[in-house]
Amino acid sequence: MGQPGSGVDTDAGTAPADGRLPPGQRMQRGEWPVLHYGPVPRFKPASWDFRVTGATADGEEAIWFHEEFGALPTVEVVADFHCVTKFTMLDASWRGVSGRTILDLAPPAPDATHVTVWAEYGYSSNLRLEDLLREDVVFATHHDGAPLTPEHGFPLRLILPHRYAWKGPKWVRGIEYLTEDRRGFWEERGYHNIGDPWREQRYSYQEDPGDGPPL
Ligand SMILES: Nc1nc2c(c(=O)[nH]1)N[C@H]1C(S)=C(S)[C@@H](COP(=O)(O)O)O[C@H]1N2
Ligand SMILES: [Mo]
Repeated sequence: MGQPGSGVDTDAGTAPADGRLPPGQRMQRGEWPVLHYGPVPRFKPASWDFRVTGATADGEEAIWFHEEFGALPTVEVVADFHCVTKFTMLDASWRGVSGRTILDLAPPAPDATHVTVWAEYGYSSNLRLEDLLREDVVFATHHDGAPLTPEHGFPLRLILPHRYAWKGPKWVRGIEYLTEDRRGFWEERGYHNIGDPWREQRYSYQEDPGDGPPL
């Protein structure tokens, strides 16, 4: 496989889906890699919940326990997956609860502009509220028809196809509505606050004024 910087593009000639590979990315072949910081959390069904906190419309937290979350309406999306370490996986299929459903059921206050997505062990990523409203954004429980495996985020991960994959936490436990943007785990450690793969927004030094809170 052509590694970035090797000067040899061994993927050339295999006609990857035209126009679907963001700049600087290469196609992932074979196994779906596992990539994360820290250990894989153990799922504890009795204490698992999904919480919506922060600037909610009614000022209250919303909580779904595991069974309740599993009863929410689901959608299926087929979407591409772009890791900032340069691999792209095309046409992954996901099933789960759409971002819109969460926002409908537990709406934000009118002055909420951003969201922190929280995961186990304090991993987080920050998004604009409208990021969650896109049709292909899903809190996924299943990949290619099977439940997520523990290392890929079981029981829940956020799939956000229009952003680099670090913006979509595995082992999600909730969202927090924010009235001003606040950097998440990687966004305060040198990664771009927006993280749009099509604009190759990898690192925070590439940010333009207004892309994110001061570092
Ligand atoms: N909780 C958590 N979620 C995470 C990460 C992490 O370190 N912790 N890494 C992100 C990164 S950088 C990528 S590329 C994807 C990798 O998902 P995968 O291991 O299922 O391929 O998970 C994202 N979600
Ligand atoms: Mo990544």
